Amino acid sequence: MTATLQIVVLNQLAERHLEMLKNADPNCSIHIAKLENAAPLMAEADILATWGHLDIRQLCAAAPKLKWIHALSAGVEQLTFPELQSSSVILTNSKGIHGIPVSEHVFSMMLAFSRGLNLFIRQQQQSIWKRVPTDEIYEKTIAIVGLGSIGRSIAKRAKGLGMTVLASKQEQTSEIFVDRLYRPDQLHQMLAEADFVVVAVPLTEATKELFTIEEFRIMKKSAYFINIARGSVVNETDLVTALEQGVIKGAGLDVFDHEPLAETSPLWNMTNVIITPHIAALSPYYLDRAVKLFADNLTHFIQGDEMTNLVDKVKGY
Ligand code: OXD
Repeated sequence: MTATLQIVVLNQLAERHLEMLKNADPNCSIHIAKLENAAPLMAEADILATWGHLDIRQLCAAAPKLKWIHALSAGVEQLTFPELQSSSVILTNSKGIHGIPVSEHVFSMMLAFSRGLNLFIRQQQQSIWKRVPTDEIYEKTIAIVGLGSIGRSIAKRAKGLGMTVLASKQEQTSEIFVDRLYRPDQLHQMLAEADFVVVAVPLTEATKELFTIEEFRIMKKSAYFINIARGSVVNETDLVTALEQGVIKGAGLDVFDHEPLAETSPLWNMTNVIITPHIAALSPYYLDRAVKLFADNLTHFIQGDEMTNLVDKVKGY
């Protein structure tokens, strides 16, 4: 008889989620814990399901049997530490389940700017009836920096709204919803053409501070910058300068260098900024999709099949 797989999950799961995992492996033992009290469970753990932003180094150091870490998020920024990189533990993530909520979030920000909601909501709070110029996103140009599964969902919706779609990507694939594809080294050329720039790249050594004042200066003065990727993809001080000095028109920001965003950040009070608290991917369906992916991968793991969403621990995606 094979040993029972011990699975530690650093998130609450509903009965239906436990059932999904039990359907994949009726014999497994599932332990739900918080980061701060999971340590005693790690001595026997074979599998750890966690989030990319949690610092699990101490848990891993106490887990001699650990074989697989699964991120319930797409981002794995805290999970690629040197000890894990050099170990045989495999890392998978939840890439592929974010397209619907994140692209809807991106368009809620773009349409809000275009129709002036960033201003009208502030006016409403003060009972002010005042018309301000509004615009359309129809026939505007969107540049999607990073065309993975989230970028593709954004591209598809942008086409549906009559936009011209530009995107940058390492491999030059043929894409039905993209009008022009750029290589990463052609980023500046793409930025210069866009009315909306949407960042959808993973955070890696190569994408850290990809946006500095130089990139904002290349963008049109009338352009909006939307970040649903990671805060550190942008030099936040440069972004503040660009917004204060009118180098770009506005920014929709779901992610920040340090989260939660400090109360003292000048971004809070800018009328040309929309801030959301890193919730672009969240919806009532998130955990159902994430656990389904985890359960499918559990089947692959048990059967020794190729794992879905295997992360290159050195590249970070
Ligand atoms: C993720 C996110 O990485 O929502 O999953 O940011």
